[in-house]
Amino acid sequence: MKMKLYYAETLNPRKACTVAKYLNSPVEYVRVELAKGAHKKPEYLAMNPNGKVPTLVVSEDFVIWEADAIMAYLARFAGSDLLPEGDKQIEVMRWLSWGTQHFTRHGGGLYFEFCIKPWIGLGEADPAAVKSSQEQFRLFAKILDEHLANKKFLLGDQLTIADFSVGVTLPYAKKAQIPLPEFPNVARWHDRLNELPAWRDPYPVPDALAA
Ligand SMILES: N[C@@H](CCC(=O)N[C@@H](CS)C(=O)NCC(=O)O)C(=O)O
Repeated sequence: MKMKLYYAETLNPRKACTVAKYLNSPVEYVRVELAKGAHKKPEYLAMNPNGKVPTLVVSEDFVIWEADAIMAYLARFAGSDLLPEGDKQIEVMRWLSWGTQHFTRHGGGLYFEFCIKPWIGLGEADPAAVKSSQEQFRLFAKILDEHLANKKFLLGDQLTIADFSVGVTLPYAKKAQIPLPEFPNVARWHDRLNELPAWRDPYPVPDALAA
């Protein structure tokens, strides 16, 4: 059985799709129609009780949800350095956790206000939410900017799934009013990621939401 990657053209599936494309993983892509509520149907909930994308079905007995775990699985499946061993793997875990809890949480808040709300007809961005997310984003972006001052990627010279995970909001920076230009080392890191076709264009079909 070929692995199946259930995705939509949104933030978290972007992580899984980027790795799958970068590694040319042997997955069958299955697009989930979020607008039609396909992710809340019993057959989808049986695979992923959260009713969210992405989901990777490896076999009848092994289904993985959570984008970071899917990235890690695909990297390990390929035997790729995207998921290094030993202490470096711990560093990757640190950045995955930091990204989810902080950097992407606040960048994702802006992505929701400026990209998702108009997309699903939820109206204008809420100025108070925007202000708060931008303030919080700046706090954590400063930390990332200092970390990246003398590094190509989060772990130094080696590209890992942590780069793909932590950077996931940045392709939407312009549209989402994420203050990326204030953080030159983060911006340069993102320019470097943009050199990768799998980063620029991760989905099997083009991303309608990209800036
Ligand atoms: N923690 C999950 C979050 C997944 C998630 O929130 N996916 C969004 C799209 S980016 C979704 O499915 N939203 C639809 C919904 O919640 O109804 C992960 O990392 O995969």
